[in-house]
Amino acid sequence: MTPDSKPFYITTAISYPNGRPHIGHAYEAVATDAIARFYRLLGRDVRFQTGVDEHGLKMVKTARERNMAVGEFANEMTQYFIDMCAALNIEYDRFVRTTEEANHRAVQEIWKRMEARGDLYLDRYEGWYSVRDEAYYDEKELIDGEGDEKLSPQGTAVEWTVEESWFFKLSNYQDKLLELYENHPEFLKPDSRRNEIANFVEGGLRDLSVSRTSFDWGVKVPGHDDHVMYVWLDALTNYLTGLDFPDEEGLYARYWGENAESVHIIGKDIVRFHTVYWPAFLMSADLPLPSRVFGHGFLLNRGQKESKSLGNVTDPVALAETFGVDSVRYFLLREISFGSDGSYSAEAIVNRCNADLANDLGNLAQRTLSMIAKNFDGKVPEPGEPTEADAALMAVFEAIPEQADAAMADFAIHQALEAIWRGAGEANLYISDEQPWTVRKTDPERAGTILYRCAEAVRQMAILARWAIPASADALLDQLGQADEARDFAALATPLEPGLALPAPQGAFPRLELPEEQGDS
Ligand code: ME8
Repeated sequence: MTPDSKPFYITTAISYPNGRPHIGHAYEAVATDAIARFYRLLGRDVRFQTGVDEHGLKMVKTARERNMAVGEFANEMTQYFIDMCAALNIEYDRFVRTTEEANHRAVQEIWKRMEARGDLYLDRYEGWYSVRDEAYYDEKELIDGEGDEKLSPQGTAVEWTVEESWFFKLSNYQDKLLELYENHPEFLKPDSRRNEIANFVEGGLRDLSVSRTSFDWGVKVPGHDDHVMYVWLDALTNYLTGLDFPDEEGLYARYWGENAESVHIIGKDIVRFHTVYWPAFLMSADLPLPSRVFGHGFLLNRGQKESKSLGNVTDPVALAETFGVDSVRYFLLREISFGSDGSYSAEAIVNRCNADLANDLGNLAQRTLSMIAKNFDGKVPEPGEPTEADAALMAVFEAIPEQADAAMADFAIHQALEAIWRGAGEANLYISDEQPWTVRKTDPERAGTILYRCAEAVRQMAILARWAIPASADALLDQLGQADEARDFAALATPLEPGLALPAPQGAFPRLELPEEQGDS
């Protein structure tokens, strides 16, 4: 595994803080954090950004419903997103708030460049707007709701809007966008989402309304103080704000453009904004495009969309308190194939984590370390010449990094974990075949070799899985007496030192149980 020499910039979408974070927000944050950590362990120059999308009519309306000033409401809610990141061990480099002065500056600069290019004009908007989606829809896209009600294609309410508005000449970019999808299939993954977007663009693009006058909670249009910019223009620009744009030196030069790989991880409902509007805005402002956009699937609660009216909204922080942070992280990353929709339930979390964490990895570590403590004076035994079985186990582990790396290159996170967990599976077969607890009585030296190989397997597993379950992997590496510097992928090549004194073993993965009320249902 050799790291790509290009710096790697990875972002989540920025969440609307119009309510507390839900499981979808947690899922995206965990997945993106896992990818960022993977590449950091590989030794790559990584920058990971997340944040909140505070402007727009949705925020104004929700604050009004709560009798709060919108700024105060945004502050209060943003804190929940920061807390969620802390609770899930999300190690970001930058948390952007779109209300930051820096974001206003960046967006106004982009606006000026788009205007200089001749892509902005003042006109009157008459059409359908969904506040829930903060999106404009064409009449032909709408679907029928109850009675003569019209709904957006996402099933959200739309309202007829008539306003003076600035327009962006999106129609100018149809061919360039189609060329982008054609020449750079990696720009938008998974492939099914690219086909959908290409069809949408082929159908023709209408100019986009990019300012509003009916409220003032947003970034002001330069020279036209009565207009605030369309919330998506201001939101998408966050990806550059966090790199200090319009300063084009420093972070921007390092992480944006040809010399870097930049990746937006987002959910499937906002692919259009990231792969039609965003590249068109950037082309207009004559700025480089992101390298890749990945549209992940939606997480469903026992197969159902969460909603306040169904009373099935899950608080991700409470979930982590109930099951443990790494259990929730592992479940989300391993159970759901990244890119597809997935379902979760307490039973599924308990089953997956008990099988893979408590049994496969936890038992392997527990058996190995307690035998070393008891029978080898708590010191890593000296390994003898490898037998065929030893060599086979070593070969399994040697192959894993490449397999995990290849899976990760396609953001097939679940497959990377699957490849890694084959290691635990093989090590468990090895220990039950080799029976160190019996061999110890007749051939203590061989028992030492077996336990050495098992301890080394645990070390490899902990390093290989550290991006997914950082705290538990570190707990295992503590028990193996490993220094902080010996915990990245490069350290896989330096085997455990025989004779190393280990601390008293402790279980790293508690067996999970269903909470009472879940067990009864
Ligand atoms: O869309 N499962 O914010 P948001 C998985 N502010 N992912 C989900 C999900 C679910 N059930 N529900 C939502 C916005 N998401 C904009 C983004 S980016 C410049 C602006 C994902 O709070 C959703 O797809 O509605 C999006 O990627 C993220 O959560 C934030 O959604």
